[in-house]
Amino acid sequence: MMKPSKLWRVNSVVFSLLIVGLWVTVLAGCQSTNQSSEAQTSTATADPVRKTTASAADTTGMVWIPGGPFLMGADEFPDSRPVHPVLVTGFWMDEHEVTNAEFARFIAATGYKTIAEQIPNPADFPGVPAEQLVPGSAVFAPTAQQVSLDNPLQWWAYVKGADWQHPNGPESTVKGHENEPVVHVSFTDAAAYAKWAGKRLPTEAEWEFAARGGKENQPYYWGNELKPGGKWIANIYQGHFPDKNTSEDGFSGVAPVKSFAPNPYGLYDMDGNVWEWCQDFYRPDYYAKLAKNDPQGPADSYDPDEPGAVKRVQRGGSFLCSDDYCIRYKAGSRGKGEINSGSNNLGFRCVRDK
Ligand SMILES: [Ca+2]
Repeated sequence: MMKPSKLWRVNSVVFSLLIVGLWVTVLAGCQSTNQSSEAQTSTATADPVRKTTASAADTTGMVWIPGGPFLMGADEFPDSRPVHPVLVTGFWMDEHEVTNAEFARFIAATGYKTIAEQIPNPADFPGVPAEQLVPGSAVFAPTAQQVSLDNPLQWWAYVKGADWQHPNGPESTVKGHENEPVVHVSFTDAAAYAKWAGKRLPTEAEWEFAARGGKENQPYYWGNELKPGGKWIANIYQGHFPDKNTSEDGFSGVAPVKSFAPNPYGLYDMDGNVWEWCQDFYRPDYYAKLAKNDPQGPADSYDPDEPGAVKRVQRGGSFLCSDDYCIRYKAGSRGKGEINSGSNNLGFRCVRDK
C-alpha cells in the first residue's frame, strides 16, 4: 500500500485530480502526507506547544527498553540496506500508540489545532483555487473492484473535514473509539504532543530496537512466519488490496490498542494498526553511513520520489499492509511521510529518556 501526500496536491496542478483535492502517495510502502516546509510549520505550532503540562518524570503507561546492540535494517528493501550494527541506549517507550483519549487531553490542555484542521496556506499550493484549500486529510476507501496498484489516488481521497476527531470525514466521530490510536496526525502534530507530554518521538533506531523485542533478525518482528499457528497476531490487511478486505484479523480499520498480544518488551502494535512517526529525517541512503551509536538520522531529508518534500521516517506499517502491496510492516523496513501530512492509518507513540 502507499501513502497520500498533500504536497502532491500542489504538484499535481496539471492533473484534473487536483480539482477534487486528492493527495497522492509515493512509493512502495504505505505513506501519507501533505503540505509545506518545516520552517513554515514551526510558526503554526509555536503557540500551542508552549504549554507543557505533563510531569517530566511520569512513565505511566511506558515500558523500559533496555537498549543494547542489534543489527538494524533489512536486505529486502533498498532503503534499509545494508544491515548494520547499531548500539542503542536504554529508554522508556509508550506501551501502545497514542490514543484518541490521550490526544484529546492534549487538545483540551493546549487548544492545539492539528494541521488537518487548518486551512492550507495558499503560498504552499500555488495555482490551486482558494475554494479548494479546505481543511481535511487523506482517507482510504476501498475500490469497487480490482484495480492496478500503480495509482494510489484510486483508493486515497482528500476528504474535507477529515481530522483526528473525524477519522472518516465530518460525519464520523471518535466518540466510542477513545481507545483507538489517534490518526490524521502529522509529524508536526505528533512532535507538539510529545513536547507537551514531556516526551519525544523515538529515533528510527530506537523504534526498530524496540520492535525487534530482543530477538534475532527475522522476516517479521514476531518471527519467521506470517501467521504463526494459523493465527493473525497483528492488525494488517487480509484479502485483496484495495478492493476486498476480509478482515480475518478482526479489524478492517484501526483496532483499539492492546487488541493483540504484546512483544517481549511489553509493547503493543509495533506491527500494523497505524504507522508511527519517528523523529529522523528520511533519506534512502542514510544506512550507508553506518551510524553506530544512537543514530539520530541524517541532517536533512531527501526522497527521490518527491524531492521537494521534507520527510520524516515512519515505521511499523498499518491496517492496510499486506504482502499484496505494502509490505513495509516487515522487520527492518522503513516508511516515510511529508511532515505536515496525515491520513487515517498514521499515528505515533512517544519515548522518554531515562
Ligand atoms: Ca486488519
